[in-house]
Amino acid sequence: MITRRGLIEAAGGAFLAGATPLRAAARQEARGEGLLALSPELPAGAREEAALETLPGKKPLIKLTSRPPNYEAPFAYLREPITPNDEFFVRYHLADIPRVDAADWKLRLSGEGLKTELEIGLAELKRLPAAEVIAVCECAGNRRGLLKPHAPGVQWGHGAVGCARWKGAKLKEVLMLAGLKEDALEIVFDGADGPVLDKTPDFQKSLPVWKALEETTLIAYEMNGEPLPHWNGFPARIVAPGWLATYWVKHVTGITALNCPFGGYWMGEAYRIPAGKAALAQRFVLQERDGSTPVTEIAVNALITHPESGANVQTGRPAVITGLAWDGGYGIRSVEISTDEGRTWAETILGEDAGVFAFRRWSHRLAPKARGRLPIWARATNRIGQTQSLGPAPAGSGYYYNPVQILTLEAV
Ligand SMILES: Nc1nc2c(c(=O)[nH]1)N[C@H]1C(S)=C(S)[C@@H](COP(=O)(O)O)O[C@H]1N2
Ligand SMILES: [Mo]
Repeated sequence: MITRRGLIEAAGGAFLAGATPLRAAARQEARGEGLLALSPELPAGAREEAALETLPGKKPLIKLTSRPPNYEAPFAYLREPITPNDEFFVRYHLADIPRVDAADWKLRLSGEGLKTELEIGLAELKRLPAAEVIAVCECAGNRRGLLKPHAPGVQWGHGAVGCARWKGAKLKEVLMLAGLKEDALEIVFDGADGPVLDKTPDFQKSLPVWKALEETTLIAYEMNGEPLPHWNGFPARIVAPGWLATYWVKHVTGITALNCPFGGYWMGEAYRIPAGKAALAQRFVLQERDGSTPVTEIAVNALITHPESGANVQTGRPAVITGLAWDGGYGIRSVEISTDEGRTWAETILGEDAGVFAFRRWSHRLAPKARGRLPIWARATNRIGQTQSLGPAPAGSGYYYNPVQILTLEAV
């Protein structure tokens, strides 16, 4: 039997290895021959193709693909613990994205796991008791574009992530309206978007019933106090705090309760990793098979958001380094900084705690002693001991890539 503790210990083992290869990688980086790109920059090729573009209602975002729309937040937007709606990244798998009219929107509940079929509108959804959660929404492929050699998929840099205050009805309450049966196993979500040609399967995702029933799992209709922007799922989306954004279905119009595992393409084929490759404490056991498992929780991570890579700092004067850290909902225990390639680490000061699912700010003062290149490494650890290293080794599609970020400053 696999116990939770066993999993967590396995996680620790996988995550704690790796200071030595990281140091070697950093030296290669410094010589410009890095196997791993650990800076905020995308590899030259991908960056050249990428362009800033302004979608209606958004600030300029980095366009990675336009059909379907995949737009990443520039690094500079990731400086505050709440990401403004117009700076939030946009990710779609399918290019047919209808503009949904709030007055016409209907959410249909069906499936053998429910006692009755039901259809509710936005006004009814808003009449249910409202719940709020501040939570990070992160694409499983975030940072994939920093990998060398390349992994196939959208070449994201650091910006397929954001954190917002989500407000909506608890998914649990909506399921109770239709009466959830005891033998229901998975809840499937379908959004209003679809494929342009019939080649790509419709985007549908499922959650295990236990995750669907969590108090923080929402059908959200507000983001940072405003209706959801079109590009982020208007009028309503699933918010599954702690789990990767692939489960956060936008423009949700259909919810189906099943008493068997859902067999759709986006669960059975995509967003999967070889079992044991990433140190997941939360598993989606119903969807595990043939040595492969779906991605689940968000990996622990830290970003250095200030100063910018390459910035000058004064020798002998205190410089303030700040950033953000987050994880899959256990909470950040510490963020540490190293200025000697991982030999010694100093604890940073954590900022306000806005809940276990939120971005946590951190800051650190240091006084550079000598002139020259000053590498800064940042490493977050969560309350169950998951931390960053070179791994977990990106599994196939570049999922779960959360290496320690290295930023190089110039002490003058
Ligand atoms: N309807 C719909 N919902 C979706 C997707 C999609 O393609 N269609 N992509 C998912 C994935 S993989 C991600 S990373 C998030 C991105 O959320 P955002 O566009 O609001 O940043 O939406 C999720 N929800
Ligand atoms: Mo994603």
